[in-house]
Amino acid sequence: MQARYIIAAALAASLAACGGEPAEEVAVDEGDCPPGINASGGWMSLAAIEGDPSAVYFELENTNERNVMIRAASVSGYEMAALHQVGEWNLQPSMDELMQVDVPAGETVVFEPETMHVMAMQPDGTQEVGGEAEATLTFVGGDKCSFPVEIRAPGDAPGAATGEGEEE
Ligand SMILES: [Cu+2]
Repeated sequence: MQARYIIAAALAASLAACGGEPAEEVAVDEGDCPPGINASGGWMSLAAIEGDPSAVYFELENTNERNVMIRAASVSGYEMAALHQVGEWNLQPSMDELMQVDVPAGETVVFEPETMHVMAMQPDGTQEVGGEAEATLTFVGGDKCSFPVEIRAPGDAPGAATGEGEEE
């Protein structure tokens, strides 16, 4: 306890010595989104075949009193990205491109394998299982929301049969 306190005090002192604004760069994992918009649980199911598109999943919470509309997406390490809805056509799974996705005030929209994803296309080949990419959503009006995306093995959804303890 004592030692921890001393380290914290020393850190605060050194930050103060730099004369900067300490609090700014700390909470990287939370992503960088407009006020009241929270992205969480970002992960990607890496394509089984190198060069193929990968699907990105996440939750987006809108705690504001106004609706927001996602109108575009991008993913670091990929040339292009699109918003896709999963459906069925002739009893086969299919994907439809969404022009925009409404995130109503006070609600959370979930991008998950059964519903929607951001399709990340034309990978630069640097993607590795266990690594991280950054997804950025652009809203109507120009606001952007960036957040980390865990790169997972093909079909390896978080919390699926493999068990929790394995990561970390
Ligand atoms: Cu897709």
